[in-house]
This record gives sequence, structure tokens and C-alpha cells, in this order.
Amino acid sequence: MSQNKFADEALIEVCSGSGGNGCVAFRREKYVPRGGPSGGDGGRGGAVVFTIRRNLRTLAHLRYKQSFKAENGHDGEGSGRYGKNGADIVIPLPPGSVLKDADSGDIIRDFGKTHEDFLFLKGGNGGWGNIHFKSSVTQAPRKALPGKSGGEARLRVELQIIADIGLVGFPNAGKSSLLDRFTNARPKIAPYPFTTKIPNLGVLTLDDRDIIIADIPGLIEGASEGHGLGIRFLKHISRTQALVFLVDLSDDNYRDAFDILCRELEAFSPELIQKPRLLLGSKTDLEGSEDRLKELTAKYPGEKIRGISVFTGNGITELGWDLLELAAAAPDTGAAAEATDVEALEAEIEETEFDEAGD
Ligand SMILES: Nc1nc2c(ncn2[C@@H]2O[C@H](COP(=O)(O)OP(=O)(O)OP(=O)(O)O)[C@@H](O)[C@H]2O)c(=O)[nH]1
Ligand SMILES: [Mg+2]
Repeated sequence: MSQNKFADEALIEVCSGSGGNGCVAFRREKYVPRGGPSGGDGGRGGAVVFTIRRNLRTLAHLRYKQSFKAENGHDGEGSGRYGKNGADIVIPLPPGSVLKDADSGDIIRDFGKTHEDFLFLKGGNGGWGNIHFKSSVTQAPRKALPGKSGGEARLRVELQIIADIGLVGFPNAGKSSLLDRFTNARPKIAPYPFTTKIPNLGVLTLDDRDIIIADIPGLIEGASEGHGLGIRFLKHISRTQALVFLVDLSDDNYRDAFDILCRELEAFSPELIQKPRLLLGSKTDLEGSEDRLKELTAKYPGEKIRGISVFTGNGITELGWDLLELAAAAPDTGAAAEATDVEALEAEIEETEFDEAGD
């Protein structure tokens, strides 16, 4: 795993549908005493299709459901009726997913490079009905073909996760507590500095969007020169879209904390202080915090500042919407720029003709 990324992975089994069987039937009509063959073909089995959905950011959905099977084609019927094609199974993936063969590890598709839908396994063709087997010799063929079976595969899906938002602050500012409050992550929280030794990632789902938040170890003055846990964790937030700065309002250094943090980030990489950001005064439940927050608001007229308390919930709901806004302001990751209209896509796939039945 490289330094500035986190990995997520899932193992899934996929299976396309088998084709429906061909039918043996004969015409029964008035005035046609010995009707010819009329058994229709079986329908094609549904395909396994992967589609990129931009609002997905993790593979968590593949942990609840690991096995995907497309519908089988329906059998042919009399009167020359063809069986209905089986429905495709469409599996949504976040941008950047890589599909690999679970056994060999070979890359099957890298959705970091393309965001087009991927038809991975076709369904089996439907079998011919006896309508196809009439010849000058055989007027009443009793032969029809079974549908072909579908394919199946075990896949490993891998994803490099890049967090949307990074939390920065001095040790003990309450970063991990915020992650704990907001996301599915349960990081260690303790009343002493340097509790967090390696970055934690959490997912906040708001308004049908996953926002990935990275909580990194606390920074101290001189971090950019290697003090404290040093700068190496800043790499983890260097590719985030936005930063949230936490200043502990109950700490004596509350006045200078933001300046010091900005200096350290800038010394590490000037890009970091160009990112959209939000300044949080934390622990507003503690005495004196209100005045201190006002003081900061006056000191930094250009900053968006909010007070929060993880203990009382003060400012937490509003913060959620702030984070959504910060993450949404993010530039797009590439070709998948337009949001995928999944229903339109499914309709399109439904109409797509794959190989006709009949081999
Ligand atoms: N009163 C009060 N205490 C809080 C609040 N949020 C966090 N704390 C406490 O502050 C201490 C530090 O919290 P953490 O979440 O571990 O802080 P951190 O910024 O992750 O610290 P490091 O990992 O060391 O950088 C813990 O004792 C928390 O319970 C809050 O809103 N109010
Ligand atoms: Mg922590």
C-alpha cells in the first residue's frame, strides 16, 4: 500500500444466466391436419455488467452482497414464440475500482482508466426450437436444443481510496472524536496527545453521497521538520479535496494554533493551504469557549469558522452539510465527470442485443 492511499477490497462471485431451452411444438390449426414444427427458441441468459457510479466511494456495498447472478433466459414456446431474454445483472462500482481474477490476480479491468460500462460475461445463448429443424426429409422434427449455460467467475475488486476531507489539528484537539461521531470508524480516543498513531478513515453517508474523512495523527510546531509524528502523515491528506482544521478552544494555544498549523502545512507543501477549508473551534461545551470562538472569528475574517462539541452535539448537524459542500466542490476525477444516471443505463443495457441465439 502506498503512503498516500488506503486500500479497500472485496471478493465477489458473478454468474451470467443460462439460455432458455428450445421448444418442440407443432402447429394445430383448422384445415392444417399435420401442422409443421412451431417450437420457438429459448431466450438469451442475462449478462454480468459492471457500471461505474460516481456517488460510490468504497466497496462497502460488496460486503453485504457478494454473489451476483443474472436471470436465466426463458424457454421457447409453441406457436413460434421465443423465450424472453433473462435480465442482466448490473453491478455498481466506485470510480477507480480494479477488477482482478481472484485466483490468478490478473487484471481484468481497470476502472481507473476508463469509466465505460463493462460487459464481463455474456449470458448463454438460448437453444433452437424445432422450428429450425424442418427439412425435406423431416417434416415433423422432434428435435430442439437446450440453452447454453452461462459463465461464472470469482473476482477480486480492489480500490485505492483517496479521502475527500482531511482533519488536521494539534494532538488532543478532538479529531478522532469527530470521526467517531460522524462516521462508521471507531478510532481510539484518549485524553492525551498522540493517541492516533496511524491515519484512520471513516465514511460519512449524507444525501446519498459517501464522504471519506481521514483522521491523521496530531501535528505540532516543527512537524514539517520532523518533530512529533512528523510530516509523513501529511502525505495522506495531500490528495484530499478539502481540509478541516480543529482548534481546541479549551487549550491555551487556541489563539495561535491555526497559524501554526497553516505554517507547517505550507512548509510541507504549499498546495495544502490552497485547498478549500473550514476552521472548527472544538469542545464548545467547555467554559469560556464561546468568547474564544468569537475571538477567532474576529481574528480570521476570511475563514469559515464553526464551533462544535462532540459531547453536546453543538454544530454537528451543520458541520455535516458543510462537509458535503466541501466534498462536492471537488473537481471531478476524470472521464466519469457526469453523474451516472443508473436507470437510464439499465434501460440501455436491457435494450442492447448481444449475440443472437442459434449456435
Ligand atoms: N469536552 C470535550 N472533550 C472532547 C470533545 N471532543 C473530544 N474531546 C476529548 O478530547 C480528548 C482528545 O480527543 P481525541 O479525539 O483523541 O483527539 P485527537 O485530536 O484525535 O488526538 P490525537 O490523536 O492525539 O492527535 C479526549 O479526551 C476526548 O474525549 C468535546 O467536544 N468536548
Ligand atoms: Mg486522534
